[in-house]
Amino acid sequence: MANIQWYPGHMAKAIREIQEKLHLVDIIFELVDARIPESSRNPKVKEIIQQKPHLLILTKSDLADPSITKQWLDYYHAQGQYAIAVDSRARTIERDIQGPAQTILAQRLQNQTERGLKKQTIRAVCVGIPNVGKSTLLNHLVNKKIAKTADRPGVTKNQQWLKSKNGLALLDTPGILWPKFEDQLIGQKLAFTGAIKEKLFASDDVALFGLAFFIQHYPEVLKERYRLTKTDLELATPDLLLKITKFLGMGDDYDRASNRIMLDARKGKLGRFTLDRIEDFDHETNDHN
Ligand SMILES: Nc1nc2c(ncn2[C@@H]2O[C@H](COP(=O)(O)OP(=O)(O)OP(=O)(O)O)[C@@H](O)[C@H]2O)c(=O)[nH]1
Ligand SMILES: [Mg+2]
Repeated sequence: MANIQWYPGHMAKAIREIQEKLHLVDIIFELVDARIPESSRNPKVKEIIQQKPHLLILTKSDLADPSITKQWLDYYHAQGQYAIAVDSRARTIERDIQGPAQTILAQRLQNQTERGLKKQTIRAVCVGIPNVGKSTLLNHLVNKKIAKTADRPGVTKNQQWLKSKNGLALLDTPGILWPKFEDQLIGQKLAFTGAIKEKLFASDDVALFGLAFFIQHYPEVLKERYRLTKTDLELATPDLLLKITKFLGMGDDYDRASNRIMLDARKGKLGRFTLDRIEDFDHETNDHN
């Protein structure tokens, strides 16, 4: 299987520019994908945050498995990390974000009041992997469609400030990945959920990975969506892919079927799912067992 990697020059530039702007902002909104909260966490971002106030925002939570999202939030909260899960397109988004941001910045906002500033301001930078919903979230926060959004990775190319009437100044940034994934599972999860440019990975490899995961964790939705029997699910995944290809009326064009399976998953047609499982990451707890 070919290695998945995507780290073009504009991402290296973007991370440098974020670093340069950090002194201008009060808080970092780090966006991760609720379906892969750890695999979508850029280690480079962790490095540059250091002591800056920081809110971890799990986006696309409407597509993630709710019980696992809750486990992840409990996990982060236990580490003293402010974290929330949102649908970036929700009407309530302003309240969802402003509440925790005000809690994190309570001291600073109180100082502003004491200095007699009538209007409180919060300046935030929004960072995260491609396609995680940064521009969508910021547009909804300022209630205007300023930043360009689309359902493909690599849409935002440059930094841009967005300002709201109620004193929020938000910096949108291009999605960034990192030079080398620690293991290929991360690449596959990022590709499956839509963070990697399609041309850069073999869609059948990634669809096979997804199928194996769904067989293990969500077999019923697979059976229902692609009219499969219990015996079908016992096939080797490449054979199962061929079976689904036929069912979709795509002959033996399994590349096309692979793309369809990924699209179905991303659009929620295979139900809500989470690829990152807490037990695969919480090494401390596992070590004590
Ligand atoms: N279901 C769901 N879709 C979302 C959510 N947030 C964003 N999207 C969709 O995800 C796609 C990508 O959103 P963008 O806001 O362009 O993502 P971005 O992080 O700015 O992407 P880049 O600029 O490419 O880094 C769009 O189709 C959005 O409508 C969410 O919380 N739930
Ligand atoms: Mg964007």
